[in-house]
Amino acid sequence: MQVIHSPRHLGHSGHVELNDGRIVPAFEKPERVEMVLKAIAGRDLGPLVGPQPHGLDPVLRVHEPDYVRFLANVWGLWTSEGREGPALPSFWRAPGMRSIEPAALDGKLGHFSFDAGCCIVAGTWDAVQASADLALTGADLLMAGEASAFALCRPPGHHAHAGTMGGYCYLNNAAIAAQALRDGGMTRVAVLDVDYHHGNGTQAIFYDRADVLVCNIHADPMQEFPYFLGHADELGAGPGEGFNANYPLPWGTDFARWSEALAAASARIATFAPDALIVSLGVDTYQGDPISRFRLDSPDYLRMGAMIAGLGLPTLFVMEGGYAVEAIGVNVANTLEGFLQG
Ligand code: SP5
Ligand code: ZN
Repeated sequence: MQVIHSPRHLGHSGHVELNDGRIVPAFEKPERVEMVLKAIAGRDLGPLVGPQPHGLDPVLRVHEPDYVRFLANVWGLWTSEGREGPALPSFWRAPGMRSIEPAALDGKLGHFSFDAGCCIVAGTWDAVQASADLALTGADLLMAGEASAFALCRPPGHHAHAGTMGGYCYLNNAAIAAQALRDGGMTRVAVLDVDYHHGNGTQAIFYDRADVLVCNIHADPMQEFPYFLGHADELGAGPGEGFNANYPLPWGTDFARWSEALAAASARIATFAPDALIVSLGVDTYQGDPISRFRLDSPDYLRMGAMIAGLGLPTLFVMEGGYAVEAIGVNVANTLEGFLQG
């Protein structure tokens, strides 16, 4: 399995988030990728490769042009106004207000986001583009006949909607890769999102489509971020009805219960019979994760990988969340090793 990596994620650093009423260093930090690289180097998973540049065309197959323009320009506008420090949204529209892109930067930041989880610093846009390129390179590998690949994306992507950032996510790497597989000639693609948080962006992007099945196993939105999407009764709309599946689980879920949801999602994916599978791989389901409340332990990720291998599909793993930096490497490497041995 080729591991696709770029050092350009390092530019997305020094940013902050709001936690318990205080501005703190962001949980989504560069050390996450460095720890995964270190753990992978100790196993015989496959070669480390760089991304191929794909430009913005495949990004614009998923994301709205105004939003992509905003991401590309926001840091330059911010600094040209003489502002210093990270750009962080804190103003949003309520139902009944109007959805017009404001001229003022603080208005734009709110217009294109749904939370204060997406800080923008000097290197953010470059890191975001590199992250999408990693996923697109992974899609290329599957189309070239590789059985599997791992895109070590950072920043993550699954919370990003077509025109909205949030939850540490700017461009939806998994969705961009899924669309690239479709555009490359694959007829049906499945996305299996195993991150602790519901992949609201991926769900929303494909919600009315029958060609991309989206399955999410996650903490119940009644208890957990993103709070406003991810319920079990969200089944898809229009032609996409029946092609979205959510498996919300309560705080405290362990692997015995979690793996029942994976078995159910796997059965749904097998019925769909896709040409390829994209796994949104978050390991924030780990018992030691600082912002999450599931109880998976490191050896469980070996079993998770093996279960996913049981589907027998060309599989692209795309990195999403996981914030216990001391364990993120082992947990990711275990998932991939379990897959390869499964
Ligand atoms: C990609 C991904 O995993 N994004 C997750 C974004 C989660 N943002 C909200 C986090 C709220 C954490 N609150 C924890 C309180 C602990 N004192
Ligand atoms: Zn997450």
